[in-house]
Amino acid sequence: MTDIGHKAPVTVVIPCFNEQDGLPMLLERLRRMHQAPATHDWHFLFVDDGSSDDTFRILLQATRDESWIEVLRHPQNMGLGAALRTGFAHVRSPIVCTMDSDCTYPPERLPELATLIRRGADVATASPWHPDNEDSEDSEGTTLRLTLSRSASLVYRAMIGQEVHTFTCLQRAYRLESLHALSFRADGFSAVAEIMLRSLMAGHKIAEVPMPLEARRFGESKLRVGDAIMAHMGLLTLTAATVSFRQLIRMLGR
Ligand SMILES: Nc1nc2c(ncn2[C@@H]2O[C@H](COP(=O)(O)OP(=O)(O)OP(=O)(O)O)[C@@H](O)[C@H]2O)c(=O)[nH]1
Ligand SMILES: [Mg+2]
Repeated sequence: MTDIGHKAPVTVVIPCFNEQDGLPMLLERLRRMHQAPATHDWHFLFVDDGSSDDTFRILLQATRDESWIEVLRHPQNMGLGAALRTGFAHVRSPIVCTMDSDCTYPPERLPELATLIRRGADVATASPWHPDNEDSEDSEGTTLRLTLSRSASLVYRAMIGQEVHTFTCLQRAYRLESLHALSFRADGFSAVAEIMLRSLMAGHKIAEVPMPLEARRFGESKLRVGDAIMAHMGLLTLTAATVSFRQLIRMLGR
């Protein structure tokens, strides 16, 4: 495992789809983070996924004003997982973070996750479903999405048999060399759970930081609950097959 220095650069990949309303606040918070005398040297890589609003125009202007912001663009919407793949392929720093562009987890808490990677973790995730967490913010219309996220995490945890409480949270940090050793197939939201499952099956070291989920203040959710349930079902089937196959190999090897 390569040692990562104290002032190592960190790239934060931020997938965005029609998020024009929240971007001014997000950019201001990232600016403050970049200017603060922190432990890391922060760069922000936005992936605009074929937004039809002003998202790309606002981001492009931001890249002209600030050298530490970059933007990539899909000409049409390809999904959250596809946007992450595009972003990850461009990262060169030893630590890569991901976050929601709607700030439902505070970007100011990314340094805690990046520090855990420097201390030896392969993946560090914010964890709203950790037992030490305070309650996550439940606002109108989010109950179904929160229930889905919590239930999916419970089922994945039971299936994989490891002490990870949250599989569905985008607010994460990764060791780049560990992330690049994995590949994931999902194009949509379930990519976030797939990356965690593949990391666990690869024996990667996972760290969790209890962190409450806040309510979205701008724009609207892009998650379609029906599509997400179908994607999680597919991923559960794949995981169950992999786990059973491994148990079979172990039994045959005895
Ligand atoms: N690149 C890309 N990003 C997406 C897509 N869909 C959602 N996102 C981003 O992924 C993050 C999470 O999406 P949200 O719509 O907030 O979903 P959620 O967090 O489950 O729902 P909320 O309760 O509204 O926060 C946000 O930063 C979105 O802009 C997509 O198709 N492509
Ligand atoms: Mg959100």
